Amino acid sequence: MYGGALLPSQQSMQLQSDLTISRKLREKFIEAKRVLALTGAGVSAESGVPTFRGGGGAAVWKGMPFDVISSAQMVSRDLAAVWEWFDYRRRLLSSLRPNPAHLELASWQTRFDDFRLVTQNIDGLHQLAGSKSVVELHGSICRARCLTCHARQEIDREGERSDACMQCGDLVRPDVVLFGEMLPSGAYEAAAAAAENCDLCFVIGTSALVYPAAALPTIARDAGAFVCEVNPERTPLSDLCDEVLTGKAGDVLPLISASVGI
Ligand code: BV8
Ligand code: ZN
Repeated sequence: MYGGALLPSQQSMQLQSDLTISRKLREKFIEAKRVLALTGAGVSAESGVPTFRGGGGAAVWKGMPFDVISSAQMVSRDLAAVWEWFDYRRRLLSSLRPNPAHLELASWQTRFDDFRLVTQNIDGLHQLAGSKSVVELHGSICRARCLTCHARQEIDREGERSDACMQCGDLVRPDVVLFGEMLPSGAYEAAAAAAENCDLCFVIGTSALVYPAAALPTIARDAGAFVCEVNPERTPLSDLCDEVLTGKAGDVLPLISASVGI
């Protein structure tokens, strides 16, 4: 890990994983002023939230691939089916808690002059772990939006939800970005600005297949940032990263912290 004999503390880190945190990443982490962390479904996997892809499979709901049931046209075609899919996932989430990866990211937010957490996830686990000002590129499973007046209303994780808008009484839909839909105004712009200005970018638990989120690490790289991927599998981004840490986020992120003595 650091060359030479391993000190007891290093042995404990060594025992946790045969992963090596390079001297370069440790230096980058220590000197970084502006950090961007982009997360995907993999950061919630150890909380028990099923990922969409990975492991050779893809999420399917009642025979429909998830990018069909989670597509814009389903809202007009069969809103009840869309709600059934999201109600199922929200209830599944209600018993799940943040894992060490979420907690470590929450602890990093006070370590740097500027730390931006941008997530593709809609599960709200980063916020439950204590992260603030999370940029949710794809919306939130715990919010509904009116089809007519676009008013938003929070939905209780465990509880029932209203089908009607509290402002105008018309139908509501999940306040989630479906395939074929624009991202929430300002969300992508804030994320792209963070990517353009960061000096260290972590890409954690994403298959890097969904755009425009998957473009963010390339923007960071092109702007001169050191890009570090954390994923048990390689992705289309792996080759452009300065460091690829092959492992589970819940193991790797605490190891990064330990390697710089936090
Ligand atoms: C857009 C919310 C502009 C819903 C999601 C045709 C028409 C319109 C657009 C397109 C089109 N064709 C292509 C597009 C673009 C499209 C797109 O990118 N499609 C892809 C599939 C090719 N994008 C869009 O439509 C976006 N909008 O482009 O607007 C526009 C608009 C109109 C017309 C033209 C252009 C909107 C995309 C947002 C879709 N909504 N989520 C829901 O949740 O149901 S995306 C969905 O996938 C989730 O949000 C998820 O987060 C996201 C990405 O997946 P990942 O997070 O990466 O998760 P995944 O399961 O794939 O991978 C998990 C990874 O974790 C794996 O690598 C695995 O190895 C790793 N892992 C596993 N365990 C661990 C781990 N890592 C670490 N630790 C572990 N323990
Ligand atoms: Zn309304």
